[in-house]
Amino acid sequence: MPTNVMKRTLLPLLLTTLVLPQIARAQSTITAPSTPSAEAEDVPLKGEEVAILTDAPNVPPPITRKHPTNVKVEIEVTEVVKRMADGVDYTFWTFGGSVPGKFIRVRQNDVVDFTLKNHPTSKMPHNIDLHAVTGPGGGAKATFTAPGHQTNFSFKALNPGLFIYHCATAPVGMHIANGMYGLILVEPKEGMAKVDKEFYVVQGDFYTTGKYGEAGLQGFNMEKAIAENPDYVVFNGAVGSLTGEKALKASVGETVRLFVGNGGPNLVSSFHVIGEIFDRVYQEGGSRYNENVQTTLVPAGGSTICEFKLDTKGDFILVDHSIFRAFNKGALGILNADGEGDLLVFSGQKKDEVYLPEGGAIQTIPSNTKAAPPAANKEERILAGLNVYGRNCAACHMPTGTGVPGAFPPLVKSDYLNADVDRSIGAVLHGLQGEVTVNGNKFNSIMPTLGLNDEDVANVLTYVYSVWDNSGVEVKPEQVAKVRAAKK
Ligand code: HEC
Ligand SMILES: [Cu+2]
Repeated sequence: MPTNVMKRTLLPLLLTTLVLPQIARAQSTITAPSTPSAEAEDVPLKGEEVAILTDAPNVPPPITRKHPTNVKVEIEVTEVVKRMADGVDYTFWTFGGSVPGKFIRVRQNDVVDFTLKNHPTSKMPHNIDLHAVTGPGGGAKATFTAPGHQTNFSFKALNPGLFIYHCATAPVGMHIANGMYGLILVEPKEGMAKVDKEFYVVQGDFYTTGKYGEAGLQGFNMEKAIAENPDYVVFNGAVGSLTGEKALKASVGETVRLFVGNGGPNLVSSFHVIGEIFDRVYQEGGSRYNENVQTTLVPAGGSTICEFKLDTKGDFILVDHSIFRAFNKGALGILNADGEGDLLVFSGQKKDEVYLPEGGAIQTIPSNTKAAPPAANKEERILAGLNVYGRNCAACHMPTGTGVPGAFPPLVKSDYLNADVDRSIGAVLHGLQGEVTVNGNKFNSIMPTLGLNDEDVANVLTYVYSVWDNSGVEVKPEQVAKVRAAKK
């Protein structure tokens, strides 16, 4: 055979049989399989175990099993008052008592038997949408759970990765804004590289009735949430959850892996550790990694895995590099590395700023929200009220005022609404909780304080009274001001 013919026939053959698989294999040692699927071959499912669940910043131990199994996961939803910042409390809705919710760690191809319990003292129904689930709603519909109930479903963890889970009960934004999110890690069947320390960090944005630092029990502010203008942006559910005594701790020479999530509900995080460079980032919590990264984006409802070795001692500061959030809204944590090392010329001044109780954090920024021009007559009031209704009430009471049976009372032909105008004004001004009976049906839930001004309250109520077979009264801002003054 002439050499040129041989080249033409054998060379491609050689390439495909010998060289290409080599390349492919070499690549697969660098990157995990790119498209894992249900077909991903694995040993058969065997046995049964109960998942170890942890609260942040702790992570359950790595999975050493070499086979998939049936894993039982049980999470209890509770609505609890906890610290948001010094002197500031908030009613968090939680998966397991804290924000973020319990960390769940399973292996690819595990079959997860999931039970969601909603504590009898809860005011709201809740459910869970796990982004690790392949199936409608990520389990949301299957787990819709009234207070004092528990529901169960199962799913197979087909895709490896780090996934957010969150509540998806209407109004979804409000449930997430109150802290209903956490992370589930599905380890690839090959397992993960060993590291010395693993931590669990989730960012979230919070919208309170008062501004940043305003003392007392703060309510949820729907208007600020819709405007995506949070008072707090924090790691692990509170200002200072990762500073001082609660700073993350590791030693020089150790490798660290951060499982980072972003519950949102609104903001995207520019996650950064001041003084460190991530050796590896599994961007968006997927199977591939990038190397030598300074700042990585963590989408709302997404995650990332950051790995790095500690080469020197000192405080390394976790921030959302949208930097006002770090220094003025709380998105700041500390990883302290002890031991010997080249002492970095590290921003001591920055650290001082962090520890100063008033370190520029409590500021009064003049509000520039212009009040809408007052309505001149009832027609204008109704029109303006329709707008306020759409932005503030429709999520719960529904655009047509029908409400949601068992959760949100109707405003259509509501005997409760029509019986007492001042009482209705009070409900919109201060929120409402405890048992109420509307058109013969009992509700025992919570309407949050919405932070509306007198004009908006007058307009929205005039609108509600004028439609849906209600009494048709006009509510004037002066009447709202009187109820506000009387604290009714
Ligand atoms: C986050 C959900 C939510 C939002 C937003 C909300 N409400 Fe409510 N509302 C409720 C719940 C829940 C109750 C019943 C509270 C209870 O059980 O004590 C209620 C009760 C009421 C009542 C008394 C009962 C009735 O049906 O007549 C009125 C009036 C009312 N809301 C008006 C409004 C108006 C007007 C707005 C907008 C400005 C609004 N609500 C926004 C959840 C909400
Ligand atoms: Cu919920």
